[in-house]
Amino acid sequence: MEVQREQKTQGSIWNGQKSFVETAPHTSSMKLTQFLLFLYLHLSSCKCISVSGLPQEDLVDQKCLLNKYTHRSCNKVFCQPWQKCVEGSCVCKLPYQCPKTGTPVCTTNGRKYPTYCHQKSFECLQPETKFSNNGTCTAEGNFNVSLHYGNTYAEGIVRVRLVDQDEKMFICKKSWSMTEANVACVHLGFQQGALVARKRFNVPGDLLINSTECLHVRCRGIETSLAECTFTRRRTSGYQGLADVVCYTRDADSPSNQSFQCVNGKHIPQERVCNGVNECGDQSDELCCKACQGNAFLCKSGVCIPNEYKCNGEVDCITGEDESGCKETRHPQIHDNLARSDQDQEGETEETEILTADMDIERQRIKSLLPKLSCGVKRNTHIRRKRVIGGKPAEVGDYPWQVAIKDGERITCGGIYIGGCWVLTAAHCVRPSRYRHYQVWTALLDWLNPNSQLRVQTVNRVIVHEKYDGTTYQNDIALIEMKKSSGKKECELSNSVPACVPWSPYLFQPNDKCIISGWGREKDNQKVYSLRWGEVKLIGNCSQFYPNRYYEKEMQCAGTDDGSIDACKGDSGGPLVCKDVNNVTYIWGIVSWGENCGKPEFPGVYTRVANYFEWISYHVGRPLISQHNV
Ligand code: 4AZ
Repeated sequence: MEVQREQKTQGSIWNGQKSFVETAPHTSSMKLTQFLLFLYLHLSSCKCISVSGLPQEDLVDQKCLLNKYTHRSCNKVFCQPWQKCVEGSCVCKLPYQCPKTGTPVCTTNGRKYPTYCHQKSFECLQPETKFSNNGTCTAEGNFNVSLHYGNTYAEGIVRVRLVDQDEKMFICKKSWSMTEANVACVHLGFQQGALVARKRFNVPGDLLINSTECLHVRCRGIETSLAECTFTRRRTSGYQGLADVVCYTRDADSPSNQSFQCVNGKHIPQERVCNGVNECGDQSDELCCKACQGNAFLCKSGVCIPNEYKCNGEVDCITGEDESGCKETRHPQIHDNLARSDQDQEGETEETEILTADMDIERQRIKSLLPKLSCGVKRNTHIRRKRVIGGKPAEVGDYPWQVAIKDGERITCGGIYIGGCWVLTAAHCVRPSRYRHYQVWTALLDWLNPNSQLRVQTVNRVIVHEKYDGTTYQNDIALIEMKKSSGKKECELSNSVPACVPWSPYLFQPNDKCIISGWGREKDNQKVYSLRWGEVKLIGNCSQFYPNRYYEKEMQCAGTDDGSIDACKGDSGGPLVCKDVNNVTYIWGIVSWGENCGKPEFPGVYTRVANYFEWISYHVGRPLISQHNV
């Protein structure tokens, strides 16, 4: 493969003729989902305008909705620390995988667990075992929620009994939002959460008088028990109003052509989609957004999160940008509750008493105790001299995940070190039966003048994707397992650093800048001895360049507008890497194919590695490549 360089500045440019390839839809290759989307887009007459003034089609990504993402979709969100990500879904870990340290907790059915994590992971197996309180189970009983003065069993004013509190208390309206209402309804067994968070019920007069002393509650929205939320008591002079709720039942639902259907079946008003508030209860209204409205922040992965989650010390966007470039981290939790009410009632002094443990902080503590994977961060962070993009040789340590694959006497392909004894490459580079002929050269720069860091590894086995198709280049991915040095348990590659394997297709987007590297040939078929690199951008909608040959889910195009930087013969199997906001490097693509080299309108095509996360983890073992949700 070759990395083309711009001749004007560096010596060899490929100024291919611009050839315009007309965009033509190909119904034959149209998948069923695409067809349904087509129908949807063309048959829906609604040109709805959202509150933010954005037309719905600029707010919500309809194609993304077909995936039915929820709070359990790890392509879009992080899993809870007691869960792991398997085939795109957060599933529960077993209790023994929880960190051992923490305080014991008690459940609503009076069972005791060593930590919150143990309880939550047990709850997955037995959903009726809900959290009641931090600390041991007391004789006085457990946390309890009930609804009062409603017309049906599914509605009313919310009353709770906190453990350690003698009396049952109502919740103040001020702290009550759809987030808390959803949790209360889920707690009460309404799986779809709340229908509305505010409705007036007729309450007896003496209750109104007593309501100067109600409880404030703050939830994150992912809790299954209202007891996992944080309760505070505030004494104020005036009447506060009490929280009420209508929980979702099929009968009460009244969908219109203006409403959004959540994945859990519930309908919510269209104008509440992509506002950072988890109205659906399963978060499905916030996961396919092109923009956010109201007080929300848009993650690059298309997820809207509340603005207050920005710079709060916990990463919410899978792409990490909500916690990057922060001047200081705020810890909102309880303080934000205060801030909210202070704004409402200026001049009124409040006395706040925290009544329950902050389980959100406990959740973050558990997260911080989980093992962390080290990948994608170079060891020697020497400052690179500024260079013209593309065309300059790499220096030692610049691409510590890059390997060369030697077949017999020749270096035929590139590869990417992903940890342990494993190297990722293109299927078209290797054949399992030839494994004895291969060598993996790591930390190599110039194969005419091998540097001292170079290590040569022999190969134990080669695994080619079982669905690799040599004619279409579909699933052009293979794994090479290197031999361990004799008597060693691990592959010792002290001069190599693994690149991270992307677990979600939403980590990088078209127009993101990424880097290709390799020993591939130059334009005039000139041999290259020294590792070279170039910057390319990810290209979306690549079927326009390769009609009928480009498979969006499995392939990724990348290149430059003028085609001056490209991979070529000999670069195959090598890396297309992208860096996230924290400068962590991911192996986003494997050099696979392309029409010619360095021609505009004919970008390089790469195997889309994120699509093969499960395949890779099946072979190399999940812990080796799982950064989160191990
Ligand atoms: C090859 O023959 C090859 N310009 C690799 C990449 C590209 C073209 C050919 C993309 O291995």
